[in-house]
Amino acid sequence: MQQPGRARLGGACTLLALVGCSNGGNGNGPDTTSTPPAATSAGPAAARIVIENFAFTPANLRVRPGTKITVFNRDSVPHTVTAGDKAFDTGNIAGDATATFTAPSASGSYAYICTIHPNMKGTLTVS
Ligand SMILES: [Cu+2]
Repeated sequence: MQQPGRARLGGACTLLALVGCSNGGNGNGPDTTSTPPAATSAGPAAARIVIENFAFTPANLRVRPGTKITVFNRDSVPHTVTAGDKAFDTGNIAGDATATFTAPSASGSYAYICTIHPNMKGTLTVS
């Protein structure tokens, strides 16, 4: 007699799993670790630059000092993110690879290029 009811609860729980199911009676509730990843806090602590079709996106990025910036190279050829004064430099980022650098601690506007393709230009503003 209990089995049909449980099956129905299970189905509802599956549907509710995305928003959080508080049923958790039969041991497969994954709610014991209640520390969510910090993915939703897209605050000033992290930023990203995407390289695609030989262009930086966004071309103008504003971050806080010391922000970790992840660079995604979606092209099939290597690129770099290199500040004109070498305040930061990822070095070569292979095609379809990712690199990370840290924004300077000093406020200012940092123009950068790809040293392999110097016509690729962007600006990182630290403030
Ligand atoms: Cu390049």
